Parts: sequence; C-alpha cells; structure tokens
Amino acid sequence: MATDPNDRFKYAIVRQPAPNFGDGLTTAVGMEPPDPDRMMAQHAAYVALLKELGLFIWPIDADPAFPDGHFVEDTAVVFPEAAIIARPGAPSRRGETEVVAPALAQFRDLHFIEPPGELDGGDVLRVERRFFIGLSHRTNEAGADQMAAILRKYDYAVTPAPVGDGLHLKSGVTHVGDGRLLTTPAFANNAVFYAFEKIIVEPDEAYAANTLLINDHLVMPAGFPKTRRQLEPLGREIRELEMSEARKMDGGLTCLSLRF
Ligand code: CIR
Repeated sequence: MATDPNDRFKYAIVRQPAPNFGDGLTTAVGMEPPDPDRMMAQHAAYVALLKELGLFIWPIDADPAFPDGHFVEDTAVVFPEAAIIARPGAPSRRGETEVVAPALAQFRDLHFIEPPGELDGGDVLRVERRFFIGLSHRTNEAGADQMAAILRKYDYAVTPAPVGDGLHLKSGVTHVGDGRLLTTPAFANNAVFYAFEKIIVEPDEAYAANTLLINDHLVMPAGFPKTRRQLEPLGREIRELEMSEARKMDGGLTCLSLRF
C-alpha cells in the first residue's frame, strides 16, 4: 500500500462557503434545505482534517457571487508538472476560476481551457499516469479534447469516459490507491475501467464512491458502513467526515479541495 510519490500531496486549496451557499446548484429533491451552521461546521472539520493529515492549507475567501465556490475542485486540475484552469460548464460557476488561478500560479505553470471548451475538475480522475476525463452535462468534447492535448504533452495517457446521468465522473468513481478504483455499480460496468481492479459500493451506498485518498489515508463520508468494511482490507487508515449538508448541494469530499 505504498503511495506513489506522484500521489502524495503537500497542499490543499480550499474555499470558505458563502453565507448564501444554499442558492447553489442542486439536483437533490426531497431533502431538507441545507443548514448554514451545520455546513460551516462540516467544512471547518474537513479543513481541520486535511491539516491534521499534514497538508498546508491555502484558503480562499467566500464570495456571495459564487454560492458553489467552495466546491473548488471544479475550477482546476492540478498534477505534479502543471495545473489546468477549468472552464466550468455551469455559467453561474465560470467566474470561480478568477481567484483560483492566481493561487495556483504560486505553485504550478498554468494552462487554460478556452471557449467553446467546458470542463469541471470533478470530471477529471487521475490514476497514476492515466487521466480519465468524464463527458458530462458539465464537460463537453471540446473541453475534454483541450485537456487531453495538454496532458498528453506531459506524457499522460488520457481516456474519455461517458458519465451518463450523474453530475461528475468522480461522483461515481475515485482512486483509492495502488491503481484500485472505488466505483458505483453503474461505473463498474463502464468499459473504460475494465482493466482496473475495482471495489464496487452497494447501490444504497453510492454516495461513498466519492472517497478521498490523501497520502496514506482514505477519507470517506460518515454513515456508509458497508463501504468502510470494503475499504478496510486496503490497510490505509480510514477517517470519516459528516457530509450531510454538502451532499444536499450535490457535493462530495473530493469537491471541497484541490490537492497537490
Ligand atoms: C454544482 O452543481 O456545481 C455544485 N452544487 C456541486 C459541485 C460538486 N462538485 C464536484 O462533484 N466536483
């Protein structure tokens, strides 16, 4: 279970949720509206855990113009050699990149997705030297093609992956280390992942497929005991975080930070 040096993170960019975060985009139906105090507390616990796991935190202030801004993962894709500033597919989120680009410029050379390309970072999954790029309602072919061309210059293999009905690729599949994927049943059947060893979450625990690998730890949402039992044999320390409020806004653990 040694972590590939390219998968070891030192930094995380996070963004404080805006007080009007409940005005963000969501497809969740039949759920109570998110509770602001609980959201702030859950976000603070998330940041505290990343710190505890040894990451240096680069915080970005909230901006009420961007109620989805704390889902900062969607604004960029960062890898050891460079960073690519995304062009979020939802028009209401496009301006979120303006404060993220100067922050990332402190650490990496930047590339940019240009119109007509649209791409959300949540659609981009790196597994060692391969990137999967989800084609979704937020990421179009032009965005995926631009991203693939940049990544290939750095000698990454790139595979487009249809996302289907879900929001983002990483809503349904994440890398849990050593080239292993944690997937929903739907993504497990996606042909692009055929060569990978997969841990398939139970249908009633689909939300837990968005689990976060941080160095030797796995951070998973609280309340998914079957998935936890499936992950325990991997030998990484597992930590759980309450994610009830971000979930109401279609967000998961990976969405809340950019790790590099
Ligand atoms: C949105 O719909 O854009 C936000 N409410 C949720 C974004 C979640 N981001 C992610 O999965 N990477």
